[in-house]
Amino acid sequence: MVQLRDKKSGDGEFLELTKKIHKITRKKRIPLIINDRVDVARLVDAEGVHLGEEDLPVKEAREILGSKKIIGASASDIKTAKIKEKEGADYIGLGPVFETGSKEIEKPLGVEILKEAKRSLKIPVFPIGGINLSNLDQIISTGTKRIAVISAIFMAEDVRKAAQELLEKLK
Ligand code: TZP
Ligand code: MG
Repeated sequence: MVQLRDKKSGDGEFLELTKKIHKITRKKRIPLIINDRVDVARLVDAEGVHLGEEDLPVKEAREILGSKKIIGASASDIKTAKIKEKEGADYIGLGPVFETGSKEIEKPLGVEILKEAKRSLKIPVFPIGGINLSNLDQIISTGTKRIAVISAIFMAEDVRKAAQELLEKLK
């Protein structure tokens, strides 16, 4: 899946960008998840949204988007993740697992929490935060098969190759 995350553009600009990107992801049959913006997700008929603590609650987002859309939620502890699951989230983004330069964070969680997440949640969990090809083994060793990354792909010279290498290792 591709998540569109843009906290800087104005609404109109963001809507246009979303439409452009959705055209591409549709062609490739890649689900597009819009970060934060349930209204924009609804407008462009994106495949889903991703919601953090400061965004609309999962329940209300579900009322707007309906049962067929993907709703992901952020959590940085198991208790929150369980609540989001109960509220109807389809997946959890759990982190930051490692130090990251892509978001202001307090302290990374470490990988041990991923084992607990696996035990206590039914929905898929995507670890996020500082994950790259060189620390991916630590993630995989917890039994996790999914990841969410920003810089490991977008800071790479060859984004396609970077994504493929991560995928290969996960497989
Ligand atoms: N949420 C928790 S960490 C993070 C977000 C959005 C940033 C992840 O970026 P990177 O570059 O993969 O560390
Ligand atoms: Mg958010």
